[in-house]
Amino acid sequence: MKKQIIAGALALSTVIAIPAAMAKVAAPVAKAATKEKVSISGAWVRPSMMGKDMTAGYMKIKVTGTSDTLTKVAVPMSIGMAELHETVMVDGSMGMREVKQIVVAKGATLVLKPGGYHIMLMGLKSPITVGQKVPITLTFKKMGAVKVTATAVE
Ligand SMILES: [Cu+2]
Repeated sequence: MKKQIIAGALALSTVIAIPAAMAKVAAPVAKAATKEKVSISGAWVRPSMMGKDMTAGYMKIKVTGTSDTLTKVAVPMSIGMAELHETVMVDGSMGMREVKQIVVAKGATLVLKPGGYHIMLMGLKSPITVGQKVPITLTFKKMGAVKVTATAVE
């Protein structure tokens, strides 16, 4: 069916109505394809330490096809809240701060890891224990929301 429409458009390229119909056919396909341009692997969170209501999550985010910008991270309210953080050295001691966004170049892999960028999980409603699955939603400027499940491992 799709092939017929395209063939028709090529044959009647002077008719304005047909290219418009083609655009309608092409749009959902293009949208589905862009979702696949970010692939996330190795997502894990550190179990929270006794008496601490915070921990961190890590993963590898590979962006292909286009550059994109990670603008937001979130976890369900039943778990707590999340922020994008980076680890920084301040006067020789390790600290961290929130970052509003991270630009990932086309073809690059953004690695969230201990001592670097990480997803800070704060205000935990209950401790995160080994084996627990934590759903994390990452929002990208171009690709929109991408959901990933991170497992708590030591
Ligand atoms: Cu942090």
